[in-house]
Amino acid sequence: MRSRDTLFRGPDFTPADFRFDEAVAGVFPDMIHRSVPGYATLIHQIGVLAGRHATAGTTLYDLGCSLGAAALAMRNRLTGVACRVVAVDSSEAMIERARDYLAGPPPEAPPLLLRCADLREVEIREASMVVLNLTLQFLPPEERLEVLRRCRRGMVEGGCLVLTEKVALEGEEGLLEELHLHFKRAQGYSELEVARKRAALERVLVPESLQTHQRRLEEAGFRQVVCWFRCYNFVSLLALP
Ligand code: GEK
Repeated sequence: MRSRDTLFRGPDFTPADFRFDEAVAGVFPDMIHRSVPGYATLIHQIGVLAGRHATAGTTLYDLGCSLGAAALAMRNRLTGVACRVVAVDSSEAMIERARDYLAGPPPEAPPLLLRCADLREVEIREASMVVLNLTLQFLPPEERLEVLRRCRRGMVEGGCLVLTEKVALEGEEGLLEELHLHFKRAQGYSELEVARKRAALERVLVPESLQTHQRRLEEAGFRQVVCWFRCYNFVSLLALP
């Protein structure tokens, strides 16, 4: 049973910037499924993409892995492939809990290494897949290009990068933000919870437009960039070297 996310509900709630601490890690599966429309589809398809791109001798990276859902989806598709999966997160609380989620690998599954580190300091080498599933948005915008360049440089021919982000919308597209709000209400979040979480994330999660992400990926050296998933203001891009 997933623990219910009630972090923004109680009368003793104190406003503060959002942090990936023990409290968040403890309710994370419930929080992410109820906040990101299409999350289960994203995770499932990342596994499917791993089956297409992984090759022997390469590494698949899950950067900002939280509890390791994407890493797990990749690992479970790669039975018998002589590769490895590296899952990285800077939150100790997330990495500690991820150990339980990732325990008991199926026979012949590739090794999965968990690392508590800042993804900006992780060397990317011989990568057949790099996943940034809802992670880049937490880095300062001026540091995002360098992260993507390093991913691109460490990638093998035939590899891919998956970038999922909440995007900023303008003009008539603003309706999509309203639809996301409606989704959260339908998931049982109250107006107060939505407002408190939005305030907590304001300085922490900086969304950019879809065009900005596409252009940056091209500038980082990716030859082909396609938007393979969209639900309201959440998009996922597939970038090929
Ligand atoms: C999933 N990908 O379930 N270095 C490493 N990790 C970081 C950094 C950093 N510099 N900054 C933030 N994080 C996951 C979901 S959640 C998305 C990703 C969300 C980590 C942070 O600790 C958190 O675990 C994760 O990025 C973002 O598929 O909560 O909206």
